[in-house]
Amino acid sequence: ENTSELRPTHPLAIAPVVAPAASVDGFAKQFLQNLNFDQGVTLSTSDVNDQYLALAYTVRDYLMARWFDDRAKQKTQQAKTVCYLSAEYLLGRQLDNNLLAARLTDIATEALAQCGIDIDDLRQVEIEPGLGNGGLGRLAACFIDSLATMSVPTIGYGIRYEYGIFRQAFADGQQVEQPDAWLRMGSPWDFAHPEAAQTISFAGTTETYDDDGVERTRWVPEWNVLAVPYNMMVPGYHNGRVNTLRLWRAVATNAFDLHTFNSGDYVQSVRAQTFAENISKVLYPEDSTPQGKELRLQQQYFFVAASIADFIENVLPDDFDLDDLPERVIFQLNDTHPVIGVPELMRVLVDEKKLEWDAAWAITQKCFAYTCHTLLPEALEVWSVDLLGRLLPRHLEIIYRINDEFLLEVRERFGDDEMLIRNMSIIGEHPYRSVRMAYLATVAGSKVNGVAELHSQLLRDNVLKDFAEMWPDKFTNVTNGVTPRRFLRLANPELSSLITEALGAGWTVDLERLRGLEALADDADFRERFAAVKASNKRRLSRVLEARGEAPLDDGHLLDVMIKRLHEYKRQTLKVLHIVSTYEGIVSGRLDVDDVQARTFLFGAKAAPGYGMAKRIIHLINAVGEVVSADERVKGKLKVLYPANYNVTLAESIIPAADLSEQISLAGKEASGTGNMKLALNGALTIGTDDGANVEIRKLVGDDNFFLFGMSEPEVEALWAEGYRPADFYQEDDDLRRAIDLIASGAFSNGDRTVFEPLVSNLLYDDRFMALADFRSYLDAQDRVDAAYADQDAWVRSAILNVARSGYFSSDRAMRDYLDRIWHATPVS
Ligand code: BZD
Repeated sequence: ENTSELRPTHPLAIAPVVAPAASVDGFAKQFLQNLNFDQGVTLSTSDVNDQYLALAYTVRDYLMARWFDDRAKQKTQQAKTVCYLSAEYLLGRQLDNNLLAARLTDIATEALAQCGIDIDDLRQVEIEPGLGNGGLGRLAACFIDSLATMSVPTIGYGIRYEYGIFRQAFADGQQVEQPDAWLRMGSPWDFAHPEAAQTISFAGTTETYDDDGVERTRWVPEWNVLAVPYNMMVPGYHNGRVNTLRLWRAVATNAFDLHTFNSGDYVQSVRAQTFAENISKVLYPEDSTPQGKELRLQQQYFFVAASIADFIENVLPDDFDLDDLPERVIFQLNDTHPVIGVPELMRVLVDEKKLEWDAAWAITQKCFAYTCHTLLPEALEVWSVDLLGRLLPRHLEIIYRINDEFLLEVRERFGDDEMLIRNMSIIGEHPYRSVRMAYLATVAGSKVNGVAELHSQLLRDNVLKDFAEMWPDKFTNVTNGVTPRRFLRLANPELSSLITEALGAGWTVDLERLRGLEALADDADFRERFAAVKASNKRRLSRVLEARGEAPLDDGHLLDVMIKRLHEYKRQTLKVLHIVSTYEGIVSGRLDVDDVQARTFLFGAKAAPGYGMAKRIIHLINAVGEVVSADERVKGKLKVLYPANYNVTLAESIIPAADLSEQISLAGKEASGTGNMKLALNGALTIGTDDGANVEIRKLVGDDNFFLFGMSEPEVEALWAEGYRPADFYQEDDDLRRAIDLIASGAFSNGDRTVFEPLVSNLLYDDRFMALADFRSYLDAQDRVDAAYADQDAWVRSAILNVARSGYFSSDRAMRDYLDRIWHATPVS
């Protein structure tokens, strides 16, 4: 802000901002003031939402002074800033996290009690900002939490979608999507800054012109939209640091055509506004299979261009020498969604700041790094040259030049191997001419990382093999992590207390200290207390489920949990086959019901609205659940629960209660997984394949405390190579055949054999993710689970060891790895 013109004389105007008194009285006073002056109600006329908003404002007030400070320092300090560019932030509820970070939980609870308010009632009304689809978006949220907690200057940049991930409901067992109007009841955690809006351009043409004897290019765009920043506080845990998450909202430059309005054509008069503002209207509910949607490319360019301009104009000092940009910033690309930022920074440096191309390219290459989150070839984003050229003509020219120079380098290194050139080109030719965004990111980035050891290895060996040969040092791994604040301290308060009692409070920021629990695994008294916490968490979950209209949990059941996006490669179908097989075994009398461990199978998953097969799988899970739960013959033994609308809030109730964590993707398909880490950290044992971060979890917790099954990645490759015929597995395995036959018979669809026919034939004749090949091994592993659970003492011991050995999976550790291996930035004191 430009304060040089202001000449304040009032003492308050020049005094530093101070937080309200950190006392129950101070808090209550501030809360009541906010209720009166911000919500415009008295305590007696306020409703629970007024009270929630006033509470949020009060928490903000305590963080404000530090936030001002940290933002001011960003300009003056020479420290390098991490700019995390992500199209998604799956934040979860904010209130508890911010109370905890600011050490206000107890004070606030007591202050509200004095006002006659139960803080729990206020917690319940917060609608979580679901500005992400799944793992990738939640990872971004964990990372910014850790960076704040570690005092690393960071700005998270993204999009303030008006509608986040859809609300899922079920009708007759089938998914129905409803809009997520998360802003409807107010958004107390963000601050709009229309004065800091950026103008973002699209389409048009490019032209060359003579600039004092130098030929330059400029972009003559066709239309603009305003990007208005909304700032959210990202408080560090107990360290006073407050970083910023800056989310952009699209606003029309010309809201309204008054002339057209006056002529009576109301719809036409706001057409431009509707068109422009659609850019930040809704999160693409996609996971892994991008559809070539123009609006999506608009979204990507919109937020990245605004972020780069914002950083250069508003965060850097005014006289900053752009040659030094790499010392001051690293733009971390969260998957390919922000990769259009590469040609954008080049455009800014060359066309606007008039740097030489080579100098600009040297800067750009140092300023970006790229994280890949997938292995599925169909999930690697490409944009048709046609679309990109229409929407961003100057960027396409820049991409072509980057590619030309890159391919020259390839020729110099490897000779005129035309096949290799075609394979490595940023421009693909089939089935249509397109820009391969992962390749652009790899060429431009200073580093490329995968998100677990196996994933990074497979990137080097397969997906980006030629690039890894050309630049071996560019490739690195950073295994994902999760924030222990949200996913242990807040989600599991009873286990947290138990740990703190045993080890002291330091584990919240130094998760490796959980190792101290190893010795306690052999302590019968500790085991008993640990088991009591698990039981209590199950009761809590049961209440949450009942409040949502689900059946409660049964005592004595093993809680078997599969919570993640619905995707064929994750193999929810394999889980269903296990359930159906067990059910069929009991009702046919082949299994003695007394030999079967009582289980509740709990699913949580959304399917992309356009992903037909995933939606059929949801239907099947619900159909099986209904039949199994209603069948007297398995009563008290098997139960299937599938609460709708799985989200971060629900995850926080499920994870602490889980006994068994299902991580059953086909080896080589799940980049990392992070739910696997959250569940292990909360004392669930994993049944899993050798995939993603499961590999590292198993290594750390030990084979005795992990149920491994299924083919390894090389075995998967070998089976593909020899020709995979799923029907052979069906023929050869009686249990598998009976399970599939039961589904095909219409037993779960009121006798209608057509309902699940596409699903059954897909399994029998295609089964891309080899569920049938891993079925027998999976069932055997489940038998080992049953046997292990029968010895409760041993099970609890294993659960404790899972907690004790999961400290590595803290996102704090992941951030240290990024700092050391990729960003070369350091925390500030
Ligand atoms: O990213 C996930 C991977 O599938 C997980 O294995 C991994 O643990 C996490 C974090 O690294 N990927 C996603 O969540 N991807 C998406 O959500 C997504 C969203 C839009 C478009 C494409 C993919």
